[in-house]
Amino acid sequence: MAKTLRRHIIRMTAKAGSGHPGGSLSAVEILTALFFNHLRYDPRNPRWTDRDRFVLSKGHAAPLLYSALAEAGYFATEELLTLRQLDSRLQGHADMTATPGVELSTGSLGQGLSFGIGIAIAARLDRRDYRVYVLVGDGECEEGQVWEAAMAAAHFKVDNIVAIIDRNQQQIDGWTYEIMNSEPLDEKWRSFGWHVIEVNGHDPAQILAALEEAKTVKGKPTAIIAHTTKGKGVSFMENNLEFHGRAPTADEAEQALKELE
Ligand SMILES: Cc1ncc(C[n+]2csc(CCOP(=O)(O)OP(=O)(O)O)c2C)c(N)n1
Repeated sequence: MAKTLRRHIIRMTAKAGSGHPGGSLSAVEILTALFFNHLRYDPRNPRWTDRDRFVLSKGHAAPLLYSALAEAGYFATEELLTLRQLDSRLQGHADMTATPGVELSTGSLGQGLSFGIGIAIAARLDRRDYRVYVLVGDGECEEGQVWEAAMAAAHFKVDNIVAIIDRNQQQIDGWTYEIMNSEPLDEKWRSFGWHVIEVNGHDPAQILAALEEAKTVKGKPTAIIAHTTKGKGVSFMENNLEFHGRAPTADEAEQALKELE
């Protein structure tokens, strides 16, 4: 499934001629683990009250989210090739009013965790047992709102939320430690009152084990720091900042798809 999602990401962005392949490819195994081995949902009933919620806070990774939603059955995989076209439901940044399975319109970084905490607290008030998963970028962690959310989740003892941090160490135009050093990131989350688990973000077994561990943590939220590589899976995209926000050309896409065979 991870390979399938990677191929979708390459094809979609190449066809659109724009988009964000790097940060989509880095979180492929995270979404594969969530959507195909962990989350509770029903694609025929996207607004099912008891569904687990997945919030893509790093909204520019929309090609990845759309690929997972299509493979999960929310819409046909053929629709993926309409990415970023006028009148398509699959805009460059996801639109919760247009696309089934999208919990929150994101793209303006920093907001997803706050929203996630809101719906996690709502579950508690409504006595429902759904869980909330928020994918946050490590560059996104340079936004102040992320830390207000982190503080609030611990304060309100929100234990049905998991923040997964895509720790690919790059953001839009540089390494995170050069742009705004957030080290030691694990200690920061811990000091904000979170249970912290570190995993290899390309190892589905480690991700799934961490998601299960998070279910057992009571009275505090869990952060899974997933160590990843931006552009993972395509040799010339790995750790290549150019592909943060540039689509592969037709030739590059062909080469990428060959590598992903
Ligand atoms: C509030 C806000 N500021 C700036 C941007 C522009 N921007 C888009 S992606 C990005 C870098 C994000 O880095 P990270 O969260 O690490 O994402 P990844 O490297 O995993 O793609 C920036 C600064 C934005 N989308 N929103």
